Amino acid sequence: MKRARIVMAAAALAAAAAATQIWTEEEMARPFGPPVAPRVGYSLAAGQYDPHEVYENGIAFVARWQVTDPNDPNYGGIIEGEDLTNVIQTDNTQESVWDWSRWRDMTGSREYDDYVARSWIYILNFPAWLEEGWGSESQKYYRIYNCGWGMRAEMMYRHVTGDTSHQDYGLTCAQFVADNAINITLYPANFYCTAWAVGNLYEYAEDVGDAALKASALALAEQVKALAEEAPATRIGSYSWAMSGGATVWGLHESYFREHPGEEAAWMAQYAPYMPELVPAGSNTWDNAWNAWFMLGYYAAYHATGDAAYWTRFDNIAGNLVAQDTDDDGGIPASQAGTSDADQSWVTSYMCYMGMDRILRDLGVKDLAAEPRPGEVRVSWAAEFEYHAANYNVYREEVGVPGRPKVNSQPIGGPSPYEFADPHVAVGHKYRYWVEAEGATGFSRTFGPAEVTAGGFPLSFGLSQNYPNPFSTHTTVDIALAEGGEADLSIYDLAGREVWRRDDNYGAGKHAVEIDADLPAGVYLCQLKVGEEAAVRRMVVVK
Ligand SMILES: [Ca+2]
Ligand SMILES: [Ca+2]
Repeated sequence: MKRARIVMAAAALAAAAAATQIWTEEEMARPFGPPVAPRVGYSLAAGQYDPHEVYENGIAFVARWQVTDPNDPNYGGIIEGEDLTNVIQTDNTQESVWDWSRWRDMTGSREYDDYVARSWIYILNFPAWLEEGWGSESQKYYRIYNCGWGMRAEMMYRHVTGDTSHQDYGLTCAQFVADNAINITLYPANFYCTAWAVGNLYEYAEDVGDAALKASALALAEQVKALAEEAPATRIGSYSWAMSGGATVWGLHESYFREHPGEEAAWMAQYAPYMPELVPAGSNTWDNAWNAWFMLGYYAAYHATGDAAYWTRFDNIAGNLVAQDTDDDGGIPASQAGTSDADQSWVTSYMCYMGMDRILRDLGVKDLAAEPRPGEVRVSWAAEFEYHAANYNVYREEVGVPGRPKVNSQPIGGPSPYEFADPHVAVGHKYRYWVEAEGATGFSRTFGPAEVTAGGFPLSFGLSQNYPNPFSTHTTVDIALAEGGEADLSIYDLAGREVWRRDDNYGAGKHAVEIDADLPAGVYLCQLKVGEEAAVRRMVVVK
């Protein structure tokens, strides 16, 4: 099949400078852009938008730019932008596979299945490793860049759909990057594109369990890291072509530092600050793309260190990009100086992949469960990531009763995992619980429900928190037994020494056990043991 986009009108060639199209020799010979001065005090949209909605509108915008005429040689491809309707490329199209597959992953919606299938038709006709260029050293970055997206798209697609039929495509992209190291000292774009490809290559190698690919990724990553350290102002703090040094930070986070996690926090502290807060408007027609890569770099720095300052910078860039959908059609232009009739599918995909998806993922909740305990329901969950940007609220609905009140009085924070005990439940009644993850700037995602029938004794026994707690010399615990029998109640100090004990026989049901113990101030563990099973509560003695 002849690649139609290679035949372009003169007008389109002139306009093509604003797209992710391959650069000319002359353009490639440009040095790194000057390091960007940090900029503060810009206006932001953070906290004034819903990232889920921005993502949804963004990928709908991308969908409107797919070639859907089956007789068109570019069938299935994604058009570059509103002002570049005859430019259709593989990178855009691979990005769309990622966008829509992730949407299905997030929502279960199959609305884009046909779009994804069409994108694959285009991609297989114009695979990443056959992109134009390659003839000269200055053009080789383009295939490397595209193969990075090829791996990313195929991985997401395969994980979401379970369809392995495009795995050969992803593997070929990976092998191409592994076998065709380009000269990364020669051109700035070669460096950034290799940094991007190397993060994908390492992840892909891990994903498919290929040791040789992983070794290639690490060898390349070490070169990228050494060069970045040699000249961080340009290789981390600058930009070239459609890329910026955010790709360097992200690429190393996903490759070298996956292998050497102990080195990452110190490295980030030293080098991540080379990234600017925001590339100012008007410096080039691609500043939104550069900012998107810096946003991705800040996300990596945050996940490497848990330092909230990086999250703030990530969030600021995200808000800045979102604010540029001034005509509210879901798409954004390539530059802050761009107009709303020049929105680009690829920059919109960048905003979704590098920004909105990250925000949504950081509000992710996993392992949500609601369990009946004597006298309460225990709701538990975990954050999807160690470092994330959420506090939580718990909502309860009684089945058959209208209303879904919030049941916690203060937002639930601190390190994951989380537990919340809801005592306002009636034995035998059925409840549903939802957990709302609330982001730092006010947007939220809700997960659930987890269903539970309160009361009864699903466990063979239960132990309540002591009351009062803290206590001085006298406190009480409730114990509950499914069947009558012997139960041992003991108190241990934190060194594991038993400091109080009572063995007794109890009937089935709930019993209040009074504890009189004159213990030194401190934290103790109260253990109820029935047969081989034990339940433990922390208690605090104050004097
Ligand atoms: Ca727009
Ligand atoms: Ca528009």
